[in-house]
Amino acid sequence: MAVEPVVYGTSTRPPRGDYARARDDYTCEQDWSAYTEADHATWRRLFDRQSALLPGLACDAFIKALPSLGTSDHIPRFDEINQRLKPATGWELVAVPGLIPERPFFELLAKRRFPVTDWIRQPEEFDYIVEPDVFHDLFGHVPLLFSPVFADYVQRYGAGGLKAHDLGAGELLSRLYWYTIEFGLIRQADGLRAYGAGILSSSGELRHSVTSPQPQRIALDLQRCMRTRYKIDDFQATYFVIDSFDQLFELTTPDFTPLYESVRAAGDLSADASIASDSPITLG
Ligand code: HBI
Ligand code: FE
Repeated sequence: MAVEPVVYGTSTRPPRGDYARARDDYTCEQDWSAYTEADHATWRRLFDRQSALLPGLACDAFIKALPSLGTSDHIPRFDEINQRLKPATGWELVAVPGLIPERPFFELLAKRRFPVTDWIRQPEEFDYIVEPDVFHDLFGHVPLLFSPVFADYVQRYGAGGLKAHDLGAGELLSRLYWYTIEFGLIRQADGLRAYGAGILSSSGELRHSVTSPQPQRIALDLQRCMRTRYKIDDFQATYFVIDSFDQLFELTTPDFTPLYESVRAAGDLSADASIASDSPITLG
């Protein structure tokens, strides 16, 4: 095979996806004709359930851009979405066989190429799947790539990731990805909403993250965020909240090299830690 598969966390299950199809940069063709009627039906059911949950829970920019994915009848062709996405923000979707290693992942993002897993979960995994599939990657991530400032943030994240990787700070920076691009909340004029793809593609966590009194929600602070470990197999205990995508973009303008040093000096925090300097956000 051209490239090695990747396993994150401590799972003993072999990685899904056929990495023999992948090129050296881990991209592959979306084999659209290989989807079965059952695969398309899974997409349709996931899409319909999730879109019905969005009002009052997903941020406005996400709801506005969702129709850009096209019909919910079948798994979209990435090329068709690209015809709309490229003119909108210069981003392009590329198919990948599943999770890919950090460095090629960051390289794609830095080039405004978003890796989308091309296979879909099995019916018995309808409610929950640990690793990203095409529903998580497309439904969760792609609508906000139509939002110019957010799209710029994701590219900047990729470029920063390449630097972080070389500085041995990949893990610290991946926490920023996790708590913004995957599990971020945003304060809109009409209340708290989700913009993170891990939330937006999950039926359970969407309501939990925005409305449950259980998790803590704190204003995004880069050092606080990068100190905080995260859960990959449960709802988050902590969500970080932004006020706008402009704020997120501006926060990540400076060079992170000194920040990594202060994060290391301050030490890790558990996923549910609370510290005196936190600015908690209470539910309206
Ligand atoms: N690969 N396909 C894919 N999708 C991801 O979200 C992803 C990845 N590889 C690495 C990775 N995420 C993480 O390192 C991020 O936390 C940065
Ligand atoms: Fe994701």
